[in-house]
Amino acid sequence: MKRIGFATFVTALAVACVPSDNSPSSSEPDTPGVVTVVARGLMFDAPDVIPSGWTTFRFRNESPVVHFIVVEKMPAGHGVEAHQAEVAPVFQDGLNLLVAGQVDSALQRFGDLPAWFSEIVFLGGPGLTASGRTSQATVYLEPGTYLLECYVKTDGVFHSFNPDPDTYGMVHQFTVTEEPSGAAEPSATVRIEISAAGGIVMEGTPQPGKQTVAVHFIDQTVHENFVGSDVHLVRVTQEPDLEALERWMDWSQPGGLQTPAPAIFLGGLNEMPAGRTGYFTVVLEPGDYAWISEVPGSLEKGMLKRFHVPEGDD
Ligand SMILES: [Cu+2]
Repeated sequence: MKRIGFATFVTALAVACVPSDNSPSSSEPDTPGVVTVVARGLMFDAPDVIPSGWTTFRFRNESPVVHFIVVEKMPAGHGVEAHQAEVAPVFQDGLNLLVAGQVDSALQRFGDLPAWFSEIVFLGGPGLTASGRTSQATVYLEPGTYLLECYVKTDGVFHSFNPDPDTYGMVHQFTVTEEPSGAAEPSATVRIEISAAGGIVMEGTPQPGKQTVAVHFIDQTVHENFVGSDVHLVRVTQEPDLEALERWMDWSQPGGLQTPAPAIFLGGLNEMPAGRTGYFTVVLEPGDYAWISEVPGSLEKGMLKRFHVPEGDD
């Protein structure tokens, strides 16, 4: 779960996933810095040890529902055990209380989060990715202990809460070593800036084909649902209910971030600290799309923006 700021908590707090070929290629051979993560059921299959430096997470969603991956650099001495003992149950209890309308009790429960929780650094990772698709995000990783987490919900339970270790397992610890990956920083074909004042701003008109999108976090904000600004890509196939989509993106709503998703998600980049740049790769077909952040009021904040990809020149 992402960064939290109680002072900002002012608000009390559910289509088809049609696989097609606008996923980045998953048939490329092993390349330096590429880490494959597979979602099966409500579990992650991912490596335990990887090199440092520019790291591309290639996320293959073989599960029937939508997921994302948040990359979290943990404070020294804390890993998945501490997360499962001291963080995951607090968020699940808090959510249950919010859904029951007991906001004060929820706030009180969130107050049980350990002090080290605020030292977790959120370093991007592939955005929401529909069933049957592959998405890809690239970020720079220093040596240390990390978690991969998905806190999308099914039946009111966060995928990273893991009440039943044989069913829920969407939190995975891995070590980033001193050995460099040797991978170069990606070269972007599309640029996005994200900020509190400007929302999501894209430069130019993306063309059909494989695009590498650079996301520059001008600043970072703790939104009303505690999460930071991020960017996810939605394929718009019919006139969308933007307000319903906006509401679904907010985990603190009863049906928010809960499977099934009301739209087709093609990846994106989860939150990063101010000043950082991360990348994601997507194959765009001509048609309509939207960028959206998993925050309340995304339309008003400029963090839900539609765009069109024209037919190519040839
Ligand atoms: Cu998930």
